[in-house]
Amino acid sequence: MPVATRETSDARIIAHVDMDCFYVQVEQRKQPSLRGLPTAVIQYNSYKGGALIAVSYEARKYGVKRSMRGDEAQEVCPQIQLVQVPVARGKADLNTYRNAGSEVVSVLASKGRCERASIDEVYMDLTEAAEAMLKESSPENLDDIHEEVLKSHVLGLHVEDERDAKREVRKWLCRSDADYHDKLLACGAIIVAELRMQVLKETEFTCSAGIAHNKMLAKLASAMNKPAQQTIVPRSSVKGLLESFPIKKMKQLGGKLGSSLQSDLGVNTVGELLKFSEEKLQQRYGINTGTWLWNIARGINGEEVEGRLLPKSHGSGKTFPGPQALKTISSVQHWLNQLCEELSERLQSDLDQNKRIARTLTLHARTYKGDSDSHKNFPSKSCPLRYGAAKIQEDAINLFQAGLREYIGFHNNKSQGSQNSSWGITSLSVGASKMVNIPSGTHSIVKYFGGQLPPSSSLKQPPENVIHEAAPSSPSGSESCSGLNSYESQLGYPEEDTRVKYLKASFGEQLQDSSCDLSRQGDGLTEESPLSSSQAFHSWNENGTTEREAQPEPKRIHAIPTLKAVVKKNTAKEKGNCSILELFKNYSDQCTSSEKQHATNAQTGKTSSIGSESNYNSDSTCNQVESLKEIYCEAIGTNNRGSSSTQAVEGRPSWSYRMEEIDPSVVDELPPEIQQEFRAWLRPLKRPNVVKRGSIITHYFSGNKN
Ligand code: TTP
Repeated sequence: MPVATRETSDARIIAHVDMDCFYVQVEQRKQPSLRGLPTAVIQYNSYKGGALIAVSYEARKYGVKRSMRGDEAQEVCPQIQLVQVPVARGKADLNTYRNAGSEVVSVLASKGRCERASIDEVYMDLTEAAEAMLKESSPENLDDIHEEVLKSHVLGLHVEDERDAKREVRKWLCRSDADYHDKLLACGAIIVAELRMQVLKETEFTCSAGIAHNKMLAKLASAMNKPAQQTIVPRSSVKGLLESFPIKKMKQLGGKLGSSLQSDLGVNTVGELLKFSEEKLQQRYGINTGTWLWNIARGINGEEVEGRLLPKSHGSGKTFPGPQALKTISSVQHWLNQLCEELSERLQSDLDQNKRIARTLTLHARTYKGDSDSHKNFPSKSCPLRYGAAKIQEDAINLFQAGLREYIGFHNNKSQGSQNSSWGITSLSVGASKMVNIPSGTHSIVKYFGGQLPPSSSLKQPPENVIHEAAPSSPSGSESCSGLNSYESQLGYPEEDTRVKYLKASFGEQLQDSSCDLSRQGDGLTEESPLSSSQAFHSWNENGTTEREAQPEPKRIHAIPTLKAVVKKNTAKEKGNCSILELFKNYSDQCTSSEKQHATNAQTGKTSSIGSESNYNSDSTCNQVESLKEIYCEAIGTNNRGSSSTQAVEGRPSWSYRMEEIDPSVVDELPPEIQQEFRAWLRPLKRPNVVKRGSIITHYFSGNKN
């Protein structure tokens, strides 16, 4: 849904940079002999010469269009060079293009805040750079203005003879009577031209750009003069630009909303929206959308450039057109495995390079239904994301099964593993979203644990900024399962309330279902699993919370002792050879038997009846220490391979932990050099003013809490 954002009165300079026929340029850089030739990049699928996904400007002159297939393109342009996208795992591998896009972003980021909007588009906020330039020297004082700047298009600037265009542009840029906004725009145009030349020099790619005072106008402008050109939008030209601009071409108006404006209000251009009052638009489309429409009619858009250099999500997908549609669960599983492997590789490399993790896995599919003309879409499904290709594969197939049950109805779904005639999958994709930075400092903790950080991680600091690329549609609104796993519970909830609520809400289920581990479902249909029944699905809201919040606190009460004494004993023992792994190992050894018992109870959903308080205390103690360890091992994805204590973890039944139950005072007992980092990890997970240092959680849950 469009979001209305108020525009500040401050002058802003925003650029939208869009690469020209991007995939073609990438392929031409690989094979310079293709430069200057009509060229197109085709999809992996070879049907009728493969679908064109990028077309060079030379080929466009012959009438070659993206909507064509290779065979058709060859008919209109026999000399066209068709290059197939790189292939891996039987599908297009877009890594080369992604990396090429990153090269461009890193050049642009030298001048201002950048938001990577897609694989080949970037928004930039150049306000500060333009202000600085204006302060130093106003364009009217510049003797030498580069040709590239003079080739700019200035909307609204009347040029009678094209041969005079550069002279007219120079005049416009250097007007001493220009208002402050236009002077800043002139500076912005100079900066953008320099950046585009820099991009060409460093990457060999050309790009086009729009320069305006907001994102919406900058984006419209960048597409107006391509390739390798830039367009400036002075405030005075906004009305003229929008007056005749087709409504359906506006971002967010290509779909139902745009169609409704056309059919219900008779609005075909943005300018025609000016006839309607804000109230009228609000009455028709709601307060927010109404205001947003009123704003765009006037070129108002307060959206910030987000400062994000990395993808907002990762996705991997494949289409299976026509006769290639997938008709058996095993063929779906085969392809999901490929997609999930790719996704997992990309997630791992994102983690290694950028220290980010994704929290949500989403599956999308498109289908046809062979035995009816039902237009019901295959429902998208989401669940918390667990790292590791095998886990992602398991979760993805379970999500698929859940979607399929809903799509065709459970009782009709009896064709597992065999050919069926009632459905066919024409497209599959898996996406990982809700990316969060993992806290800094992990590196030294990992070293402390004896774990391995990937080599690149020590070279790069996590960037502050984190784009939407091949992005799956947002999980919000789509149904999801709320299988809380330890990873999800330990990481990445920036807002404590949300996370704590989520943990609380999920606790009851965890007791019954251990870690809500999807992998433990035999057939994806077990009673306790998040994918077990339609009731187990819950809609995500924007905060990632689920309907389960409404559930009462679990009745089971744990007596959690302070770990202080136990840890003291062990840290004393470890003195001089301090290793938390050793410490953990000791705990694992000490508590294996009671822990197993506890886990068994947890799995069967029994309340604790292990017996003596001391038994239970040591059990809880083990859990706390294990959970401290697991926080790190899971978060960094190392799983602490090779350490003996890990085996204890891996060998035991899957556990989930309530972070609230970790007594923060245990950290006091850790070596000083890692205390601070541990605290940084635990901080967002604590419940200040509720669980006091060293307090016994039995007391907290006993009903006597204040
Ligand atoms: P676009 O920016 O839409 O197009 P483009 O860069 O090829 O050409 P233009 O100069 O007109 O901007 O897309 C960027 C790349 O994304 C494009 O080179 C190929 C890829 N792409 C697809 O794979 N499928 C698609 O449907 C579209 C639109 C793009």
